[in-house]
Order: sequence, then structure tokens, then C-alpha cells
Amino acid sequence: MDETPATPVVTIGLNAGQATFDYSMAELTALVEANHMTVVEQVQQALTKPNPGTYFGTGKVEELAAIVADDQVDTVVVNDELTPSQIRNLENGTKARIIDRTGLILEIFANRAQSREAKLQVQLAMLQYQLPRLHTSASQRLDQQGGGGGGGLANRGAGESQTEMSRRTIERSITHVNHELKEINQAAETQRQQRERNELPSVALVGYTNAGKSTLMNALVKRFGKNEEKQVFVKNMLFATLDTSVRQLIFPDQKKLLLSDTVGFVSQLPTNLVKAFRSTLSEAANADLLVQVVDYADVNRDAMMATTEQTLQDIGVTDVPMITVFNKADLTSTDYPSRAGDQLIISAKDDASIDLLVRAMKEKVFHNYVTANFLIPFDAGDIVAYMNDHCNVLSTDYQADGTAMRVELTSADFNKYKSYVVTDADSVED
Ligand SMILES: Nc1nc2c(ncn2[C@@H]2O[C@H](COP(=O)(O)OP(=O)(O)OP(=O)(O)O)[C@@H](O)[C@H]2O)c(=O)[nH]1
Ligand SMILES: [Mg+2]
Repeated sequence: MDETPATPVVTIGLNAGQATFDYSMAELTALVEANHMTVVEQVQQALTKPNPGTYFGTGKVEELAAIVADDQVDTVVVNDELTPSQIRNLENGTKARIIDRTGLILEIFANRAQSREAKLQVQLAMLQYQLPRLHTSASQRLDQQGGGGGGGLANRGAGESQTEMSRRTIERSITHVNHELKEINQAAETQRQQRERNELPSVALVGYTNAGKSTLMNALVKRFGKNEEKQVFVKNMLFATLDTSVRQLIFPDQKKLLLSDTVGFVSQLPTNLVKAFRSTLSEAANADLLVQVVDYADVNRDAMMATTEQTLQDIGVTDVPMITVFNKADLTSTDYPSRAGDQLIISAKDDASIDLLVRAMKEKVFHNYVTANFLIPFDAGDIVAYMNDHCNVLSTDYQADGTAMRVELTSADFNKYKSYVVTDADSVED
């Protein structure tokens, strides 16, 4: 579908001496490429504080205008979020379309969104982004945003008649989208509560985009998925995943957990987008364990981890236990799989790595399991069946007065059946 040549652009960043400047410019290039554009020239300005009117200094804007003319590009991508008037002034000064970092990320999300929920969430974030940008030459801005590059807005139904879309119309659309999202969210919330009632522990894969979360999910599902559960979409591109998928894993000892895979992070993820994706991300907030997946082969992995931890904080995920998985070790010269405490070095493409990860996850989420001896009377055969189906039965012995079973089970199940306990084998925790 992408036979059209990538749109050439110039990128520009304000270097205020921050340690992460080079990384954020490299990340901007990746974002540009993810939006079917290509960087022909990178410009930076060393400036401690942005110019309130044009963001960059006057001389720099002139230089940028010359570069735009020389390179024959008509789009400039700026590494930060700009105010509406800065965008306007830069457009006047350079005669190019200006996309700021937020606008760029929104366009990528708009192009990737597949499900109804993801589409609505992106639409909401876009409408909120447009609202303050309306007060001057509204029709012009909307036309421009809908136009070039990844074609984010124009064909995404953010509004069909964009030229006459007024603040009122946008506000009405926001209300409408919010309403629809609420309905979807209610259904999702009911589902989540239902799952919670099943009392299965939940594990959420989180991390920087393209780290390998979905690949790990697929590897785990392939080995331990219930009834060959569906694989999720994997691709070497930013933001391949925009929806949360939940899959049940069943291990040979009958222990079960719910694994979720969700949208990846990038630095300076637009606030509106994070807010709009709050429900998608709620799976992580409600998890019993987070598995932070890191691309171990990426030189910027430390910055990526900092980004992930910052984003988790921003969405209010602070108290969930976490293990860190340094993935893609097969692309490095490090020995793998290996584990030191809550840190693992693995490759999603290696069976021994998956075993090690499963062991670590199980240790973390099944700590409330207990082992006990039961004597189940013959007229309570349903309990024996339940234990065979749901618990880890270590031994079964048919005796004169009933079925004697040694079983490893959750403390919830233990409490349910504790009247049948004969000798307390292992002392019950908690
Ligand atoms: N060599 C190697 N490649 C891997 C490994 N894990 C994932 N990949 C590749 O990395 C790319 C991204 O993988 P995904 O699983 O889509 O990454 P993700 O974290 O889900 O990315 P988003 O959904 O965009 O956030 C794909 O091309 C994978 O095949 C690994 O352990 N080794
Ligand atoms: Mg993914």
C-alpha cells in the first residue's frame, strides 16, 4: 500500500544542552520514518530557552527557510510540541508545513489504529490537539494538517467537512467520541471485572515501542496458550500494537495467568494521547506483575527504560511489582538466557529464554499458592473433578472413606475446601 515515495522532510531540534538531545533526535527520525516520510536534513539550534514567537531564533528561521528551499522539501518536523502561534510563525517564515512532535505522533497513531476503540481514542486526542489551534485561520490549519505526510487527519473521519469545522463542531465531536468510548470502556471494564472474579493473576507486558512485547506474547501463547489462542500482530515498526490483547496461559501444573500486551511507549508521548489511551493502558495499571521489555541490542536502551518508567508514572502505575526483560540478546554478544534477581537477559526467539521468563513470572505471581492434603468423600466427586481441572494435583489415592489428594492450589481455593483438609502438609502462608 506504500508504493508512494516517502515524503522528504527536514527535522529540527532545540538543543538546550539536555543529555538526551541526540537520542531524542534519533527517535524523531524513527518517528518520521514510521509516518512514511524520510529525513533529508537534520538541523539543530543550541539555545537554552525557546523564542516565544518562533521557537527558534530569528537567524535560525532564516537558515531553515534557505534549507527548505535548497532541499526542495515542503515539510519541516520540529522535535518538540509548539504553540499554535509558533507553528503559524514558523510556517510564515519558512514557507513550509510545520509538524510538531505531537502532531507527528498523532498522525502515526491515526494511521495505525485498527479497532474501533483505538480509532476513537486517536480521534479524541486529535480533536483535543486541534481545539486550541483553531482560533486563527482555522480552515487553513485543518487543511494543512489533513494534507501531506501520512495523511493522518483527512481520511480518518476526524470530521468530513474540515474547512467549516468550528470550535463548536469540534467540541460537539469530542462529546460524541467521549460518549462512544465510554460505552466501549464499560463493556471492557465489565469483562475485566469478570476476569478478576475468576481470580486469575494478571501479567502485563509493557515497554518502549518495538522492544518485542508482542513477539514475547506470541512465544508464550504458542507454548502455553489455551486452545491455541490467537497470535498478535508483530512488525518491525514503531507502534505496531495500539490495542490491548489479553490471553490466558495455562502451565503444565494447571497454574493459569492472564497475559496482556499493549501499546508501546516513546518519549514525550502526547498528554492527550496518554489520556485518550488510559483505558487501553488500564490493563497494566491493574496487573499483578509488569514485565518491562527492553531492546537490549539498542544503544539507547537506558533512555528507553527511563521513558517507560516515566510513562508508567504518568499513567499512575506506581506500585505494581516489575521484572525487567532485556530482550533481543541474540543480536548482542552477551550470553543468554540469564537471570539476576528481577532482571533477565533473553531472546524472544529462544525456547530456553521463554522457560526462564515463565519461571520468573510464576515465582512472582503464584506466591499465594499452598500445598495441602485433602480427603474428599466419594459423594463430593465434583470437588475431585474441580481439583483435577484447576489445581496442581501432586498425588491421588482412593481410600475406603474417600479420595485422598495432595494438591497445590491458590489460597482462595484452599479456603473454599479447607473443611476437607486432613493434615496440613506445608504450613499455610499469610
Ligand atoms: N532478533 C530478535 N528480534 C526480535 C526479538 N524480539 C522481537 N524481535 C523483532 O523486533 C520487532 C518488533 O517486535 P514486536 O514484538 O512487534 O515489538 P513490540 O514491543 O510489540 O512493538 P510495538 O507494538 O510497536 O510497541 C519485530 O521485527 C520482531 O521480530 C528477539 O528476541 N530477537
Ligand atoms: Mg506490539
